[in-house]
Amino acid sequence: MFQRFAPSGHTRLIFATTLGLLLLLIATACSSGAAEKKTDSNGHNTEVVEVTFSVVEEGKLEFAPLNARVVVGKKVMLTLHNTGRLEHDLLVADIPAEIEADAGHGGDAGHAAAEVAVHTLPGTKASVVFTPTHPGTYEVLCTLPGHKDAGMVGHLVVVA
Ligand SMILES: [Cu+2]
Repeated sequence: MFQRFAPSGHTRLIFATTLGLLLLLIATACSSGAAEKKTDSNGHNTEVVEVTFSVVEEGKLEFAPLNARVVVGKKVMLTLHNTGRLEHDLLVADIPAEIEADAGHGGDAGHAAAEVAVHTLPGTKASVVFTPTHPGTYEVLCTLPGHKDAGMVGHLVVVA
């Protein structure tokens, strides 16, 4: 009598598969998101601040914006969006920082990130993730020959 109401092996398989997919969806939803929020060892919330420099090429070479401000100890995702027709890079000169080695997207693969720098081909973006460790004003420049002199220079201000 009760046997006809018991779930068949097939039904159980569908149930298990659905549950598995649901768990996968939940896991995916939790791991995505633009701003990564974490709690550091002191129990403070640390989040990634996104700073984007774009390239201006109409008549002159320039970063937009020319200057940006970040905070000591707060993780930064610095992106260069190359909206121009030339190759460009961005170097934050001599900035003391903890740099995440595998954070580069589209950057030069295979060498350890010793500097806060990204390199882009026309129409591409590249990012570097770092945490500034000392306050100060650091030069932001494109290291391609002539580009700094043409105007690709600005500043990153690190405030305490
Ligand atoms: Cu350039």
